[in-house]
Amino acid sequence: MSADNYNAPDYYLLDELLTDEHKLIRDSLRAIVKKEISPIIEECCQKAVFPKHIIKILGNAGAFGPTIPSEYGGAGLDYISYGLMMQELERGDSGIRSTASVQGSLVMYPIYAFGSEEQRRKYLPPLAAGDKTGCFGLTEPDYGSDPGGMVTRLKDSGSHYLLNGAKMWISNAPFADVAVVWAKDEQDVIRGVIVERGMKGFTTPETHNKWSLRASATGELVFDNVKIPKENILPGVKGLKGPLACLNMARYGIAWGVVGAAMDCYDSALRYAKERKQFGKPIASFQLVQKKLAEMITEITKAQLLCWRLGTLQNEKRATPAQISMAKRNNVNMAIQIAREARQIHGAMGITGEFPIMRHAMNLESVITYEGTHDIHLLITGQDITGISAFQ
Ligand code: TGC
Ligand code: FAD
Repeated sequence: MSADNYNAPDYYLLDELLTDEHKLIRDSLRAIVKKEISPIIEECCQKAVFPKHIIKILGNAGAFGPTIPSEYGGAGLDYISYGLMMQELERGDSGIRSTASVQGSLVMYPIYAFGSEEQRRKYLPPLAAGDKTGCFGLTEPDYGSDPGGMVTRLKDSGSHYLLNGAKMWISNAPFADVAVVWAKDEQDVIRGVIVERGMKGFTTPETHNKWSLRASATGELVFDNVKIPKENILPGVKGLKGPLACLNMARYGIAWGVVGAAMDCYDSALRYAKERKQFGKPIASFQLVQKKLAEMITEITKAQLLCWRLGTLQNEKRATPAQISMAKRNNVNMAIQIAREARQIHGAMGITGEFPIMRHAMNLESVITYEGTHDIHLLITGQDITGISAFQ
């Protein structure tokens, strides 16, 4: 990839809405991305390798569980800080942001919110520091958008539980030390359990041949009569609302994250359009190219404002799951459209690894599907405004 000359767009002077601490956190993540991620990410994607050494760097930067209190190793920050961190990481690559989302929102959050005090003290500090890695098992081969139908089973065997079943499409599964897994008990109630690598009968085969999120490791979680100690169940929640509450946290981060990917595509397209000459003039001088760029910055600005307002509501504990769904859906769609338009502005160069565009575009094809598809989030909004579920 050519040099990282990123210049973050801020058309509506949104920096003025941020505190000095927000800006410090944002700038420090921006510098980490420039130094540690931009120089290697293209090769990682080409080779389909997740850069594992980044985990410790992200841990040191406070990117894992930024809103979790410091007594458990978190950074104790607010939700705007968390959002800005995800924005910067996804500016680097959606796969890197995915790792932070999974670790912080889908593994640390449920242990913090639903775990016992012993579980919090045992698992959260090493996860926050990046000394351990986690993954989140909800999706199954036959239950994606409809996780309530899951067939993974937890059976009470007296001194322990027995876990049987399989999860699919799990980010970080191939190397995670711990997995927060959702399964139905004998009363058909969904429960969360912490499964540790090394438990007999637990395997994590990697999923290959992805054209998207190539710098993120994806795999399965397979449970064959895995003995789960009783103390590994999350005592604080029962039912589908447990995993869905975790998804609220991660979807919030994605709403911010994808704005970073869009900002990177726009910035690259603007620079390229001013430098690239055709018909004796920079292509930025043609109306059709200006239309693309003008529409991009308009949509980015709207998405930035949506994030900022959602973050403010989240800080006040007033953001609803449906508001989070709207932001996730709108912003991912916005980012994918911008990546496609930016690809066109770069002409043939846009399909190469010299620019980040095609990588972002391909990554966003996963982001628009995971954590609830584009259409599922539309139906969540529909249900919220009509009071009628159209899921089935
Ligand atoms: P439904 O009957 O509507 O709800 C069941 C219970 O859950 C409650 N609830 C929520 N609670 C918290 N947050 C939310 N967002 C909630 N939505 C619903 C609800 O109140 C009810 O509670 P209770 O007390 O009455 O039992 O459930 P449903 O079966 O009709 O499903 C609703 C639907 C379709 C919206 C939901 O299942 C859904 O969101 N499906 C999408 C699945 C999904 O997003 N999967 C993501 C897997 S993880 C992932 O993709 C990680 S990628 C990570 C990365 O790499 O970044
Ligand atoms: P399906 O549910 O089969 O949907 C297929 C299509 O049908 C979609 O277009 C969908 O919108 C549509 N559809 C489904 N139901 C309806 C309906 N009622 N009305 C209208 N349309 C409908 N999961 C985890 O648990 N943990 C992870 O870490 C994780 N990481 C992932 C990483 C990657 C790279 C990917 C691609 C996925 C990951 N997932 C993870 C899984 C992800 O959450 C699911 O792929 C997603 O929820 C959709 O499920 P599905 O792929 O089975 O699609």
